[in-house]
Amino acid sequence: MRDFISVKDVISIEEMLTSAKSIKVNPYEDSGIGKNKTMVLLFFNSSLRTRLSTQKAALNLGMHVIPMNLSEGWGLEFDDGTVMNMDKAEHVREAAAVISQYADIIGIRTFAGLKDRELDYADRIIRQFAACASVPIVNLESAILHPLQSFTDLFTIESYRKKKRPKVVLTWAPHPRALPQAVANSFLEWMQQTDYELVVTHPEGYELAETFTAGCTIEYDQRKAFADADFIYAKNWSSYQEYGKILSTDSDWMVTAEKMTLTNNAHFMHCLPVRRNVVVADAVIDSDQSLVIEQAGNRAVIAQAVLKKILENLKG
Ligand code: AN0
Ligand code: CP
Repeated sequence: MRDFISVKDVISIEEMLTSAKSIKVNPYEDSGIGKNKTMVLLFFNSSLRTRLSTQKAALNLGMHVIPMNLSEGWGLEFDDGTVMNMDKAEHVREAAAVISQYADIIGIRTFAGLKDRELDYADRIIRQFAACASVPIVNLESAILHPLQSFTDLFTIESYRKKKRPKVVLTWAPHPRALPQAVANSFLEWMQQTDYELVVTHPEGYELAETFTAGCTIEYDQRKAFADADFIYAKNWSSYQEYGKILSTDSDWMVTAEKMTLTNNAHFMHCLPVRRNVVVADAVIDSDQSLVIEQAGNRAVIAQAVLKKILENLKG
């Protein structure tokens, strides 16, 4: 594994899960592996968990970390052959190559534009960085994927599942802002690496791209989907069909305590940040079955397992 951009970059998920288990018990066991190595974290949009957990993971491995916000005042050009006489100050070709002079690993966080589906689904910012950088790239959430989150979700489910084949339900939930499909796409991509019973439930019009839902059960009746579920994973996303649009803010889709009674005493999961009493009722997120805080804690564990693997490969 050189880059960590999607699940496809991981050679053995099982081996990485074993490594993560050991990191969770002893986070400082590899504190020398990143000595004199630097991680640069680039943020094109804001982040609480990804920023802090990746930084913590790198520090636990003995790395130096340099975060940089690129959200304002740093227009990067991604098109080739453009006459750069407008507002873009620098081309990704130079930017990625230059950052590679200072960094041993580069992490990148971007947000989908939610206007041009083809452009977002080409995942251009992260792919161009990977093409133009001479060091490994880690996806800190791209336009269409959030693999550090989904790997964490898999790790969290693995540590709580009581049966070999738990029923895992990804449910759409309302949100006042148009959000990307990245978390949902990646969640399906990682869950499909398992043997779990996987069900996706959402209102009509919120169908995700077929590349991610192939082989999944889609159930438009949320209550039916919840029946006997072992894990309820809530997430909002804007429409993929009517790209970037909010089609429904139907509060009927909020995860409530009453709906949770339909499940097999399911655990509640969400990647956070979450809008309380819009996505999920207080009674559910505050219940003993809610895993959201441990899930967020596990982000640092998974980031460390990923960085450790990349550092080992740099040496090899
Ligand atoms: C973001 C999203 O859905 O992509 C980040 C989630 C990790 N969510 C919000 O901005 C609420
Ligand atoms: N879950 C997640 O990635 O959170 P942040 O947006 O705070 O990084």
